[in-house]
Amino acid sequence: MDDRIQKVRNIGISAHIDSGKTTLTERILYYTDRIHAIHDVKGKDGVGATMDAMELERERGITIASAATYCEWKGHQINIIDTPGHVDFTIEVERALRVLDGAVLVLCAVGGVQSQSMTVDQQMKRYNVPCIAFINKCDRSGADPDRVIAQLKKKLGHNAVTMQIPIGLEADFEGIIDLVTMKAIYFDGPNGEIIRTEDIPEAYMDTAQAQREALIDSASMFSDDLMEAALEEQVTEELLIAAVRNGALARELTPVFIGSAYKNKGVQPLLDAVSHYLPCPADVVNHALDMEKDEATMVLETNPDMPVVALAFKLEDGPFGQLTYIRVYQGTLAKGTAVINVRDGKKIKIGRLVRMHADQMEDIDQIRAGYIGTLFGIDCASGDTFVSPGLSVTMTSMFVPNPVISLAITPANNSSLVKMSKALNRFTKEDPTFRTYVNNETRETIVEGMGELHLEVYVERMRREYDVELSTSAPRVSYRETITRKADFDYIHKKQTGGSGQFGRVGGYMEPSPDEDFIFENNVTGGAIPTQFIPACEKGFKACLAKGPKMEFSVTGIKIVISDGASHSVDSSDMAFQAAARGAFLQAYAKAAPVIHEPIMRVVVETPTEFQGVVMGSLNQRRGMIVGTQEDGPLCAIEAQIPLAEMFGYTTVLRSLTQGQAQFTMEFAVYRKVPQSVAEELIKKREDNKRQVA
Ligand SMILES: Nc1nc2c(ncn2[C@@H]2O[C@H](COP(=O)(O)OP(=O)(O)OP(=O)(O)O)[C@@H](O)[C@H]2O)c(=O)[nH]1
Ligand SMILES: [Mg+2]
Repeated sequence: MDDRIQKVRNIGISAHIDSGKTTLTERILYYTDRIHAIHDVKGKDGVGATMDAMELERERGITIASAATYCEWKGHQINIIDTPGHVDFTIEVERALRVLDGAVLVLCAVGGVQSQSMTVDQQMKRYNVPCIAFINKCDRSGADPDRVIAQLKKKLGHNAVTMQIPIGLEADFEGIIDLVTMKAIYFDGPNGEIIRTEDIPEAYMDTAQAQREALIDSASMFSDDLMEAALEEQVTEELLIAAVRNGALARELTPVFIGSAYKNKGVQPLLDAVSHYLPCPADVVNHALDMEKDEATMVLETNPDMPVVALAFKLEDGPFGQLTYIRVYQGTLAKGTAVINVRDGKKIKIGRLVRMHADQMEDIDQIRAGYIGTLFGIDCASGDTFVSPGLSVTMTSMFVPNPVISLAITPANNSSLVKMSKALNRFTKEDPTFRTYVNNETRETIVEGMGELHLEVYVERMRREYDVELSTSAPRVSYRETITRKADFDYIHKKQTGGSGQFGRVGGYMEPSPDEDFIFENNVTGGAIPTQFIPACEKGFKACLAKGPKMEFSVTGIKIVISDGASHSVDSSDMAFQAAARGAFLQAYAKAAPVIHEPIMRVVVETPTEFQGVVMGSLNQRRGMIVGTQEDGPLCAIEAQIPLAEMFGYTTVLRSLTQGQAQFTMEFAVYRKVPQSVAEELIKKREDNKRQVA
């Protein structure tokens, strides 16, 4: 095995929005000499932080896309992916944690464990990623690291272990006490780059010793040597570090560190902790599925000399074609290496290889097992596996959550339409949680995503990067219309002026058909309507279904039975009977008491129990029908049936009602008659529109 791999760390920086991930990464890059000046998110100098390279990110002061970089710290090569905290960009966290070996979970010393902290924690669990916690913003008023550690234990169920205690807090936050070395550490110099180590101030000694005892107790669960040394009071730093490392790698202990990235305090010890307590690629057992053995799970080896197995986890369309971020699990990718894309069987030859530093690229010769890099100009999808020819294994891709919100987008003109579809092609390829389709009924182009911000960002990028002129609106609900009682028809279509005449008579009835969208039954006897014209009758009736006479919504749940008719030997034709059928449809439809149906969604809200009441209230306000609730510890799931029309924008409402701690899923359930008041509103709106157009 390649010993260098022991000194590699592939880590993600993940947390709730605004916890300071990008600010922290900026300091890491500064202390590792990757950058020579610190710029802050939304900083006064207007430059912006390195990892928030996208224009929109700098303007809004949020991270939208995960960004990769790497640095060296005390002989360790640390590959970092800074991920976004906003729930709408959750796919960026999924794809990063799918390929990374370890993570830093950042928590705000004031906000503590917040909604996305929980989601990120779930994602780390899903990919079995060991993590260390960094309680940031200890300089803020209200900072309380102890409360945050208690929340880590209570809300996330972590075996959280204090590794450092603060010297002062809030405005008085001046340094930290390291419980492993039992030293006080201060961060001097204009950017905290000068580490000053001192003895622990007297005032903190008791607390430090008590906390160190607790640390030794917790850590000795993961090392018999430490257990023994503790009994003999012979605890060394090496023993303690090794024990904590065992616990962290097993995801049974979470070492907790503190600091203030913004105030340049605590970052360098955190970098030491990344080396001490997070795994190197060879510490992680990676699995693939053996396609020759019925997808049996097999273990991959972090060995650069073995056949290649690699996973594409992020795509980016660049000025020079597609950039594919890839993690190599086994073997080595170098210029000219031939590999197969397992999904489509295509053979490709590796071209240019680069290593990313935010949006900058540095050429490299190869990507060895255990490393992350970027391929140039390879056409593939997120989640594709690449292998050496002859190998038939595949890797599981990342989890892709379903979109929860949709928007209709309308290009202003043809050239915008062309540019828009180009942009949509690219964005939907890069981001599997961003989807688009054309609604067959409303002919609208619909985009779907994880939240209002998600869609807003793509709309803005279409405007800026593709110069698309477009307008957006809530998608139109696909209402339906149907009939509620039986009605007869007997309609003659006759046209005998100018050109060949037309004649056809159709008699029968229509009635509601609750289980089928459309049923056509021919009960004509005695050739009242010649057999060859029966299909024309059906066609005529069907033609009326697309736009119902009442509201121009599509008509469903209707059965049509023809039982009588008449024809003319010369004037009857397909056309004539289609027209007769259309006339018959309109004749009966008005008498059949048509009503409007709306799509009803099955909505399941998962929320902490404390918000159950407000959530149920918000669902009732939306003409919701609560079907049931289920409690599961601190969480509960509320199931309801809600009209789709009432659900637009609910994502944002729910997040504000529950401080972002609830989420919901929604799927189509059934079509149901709209209440009278809603029907009147729809009719009025349609008349208003008509008047405006007229
Ligand atoms: N007081 C204080 N503010 C901080 C600290 N770290 C970051 N901030 C501020 O918090 C805000 C958010 O910082 P970011 O680094 O963008 O946070 P983030 O976690 O990357 O945010 P997203 O990527 O959008 O999820 C910025 O205004 C920072 O200046 C800190 O230690 N103390
Ligand atoms: Mg950020």
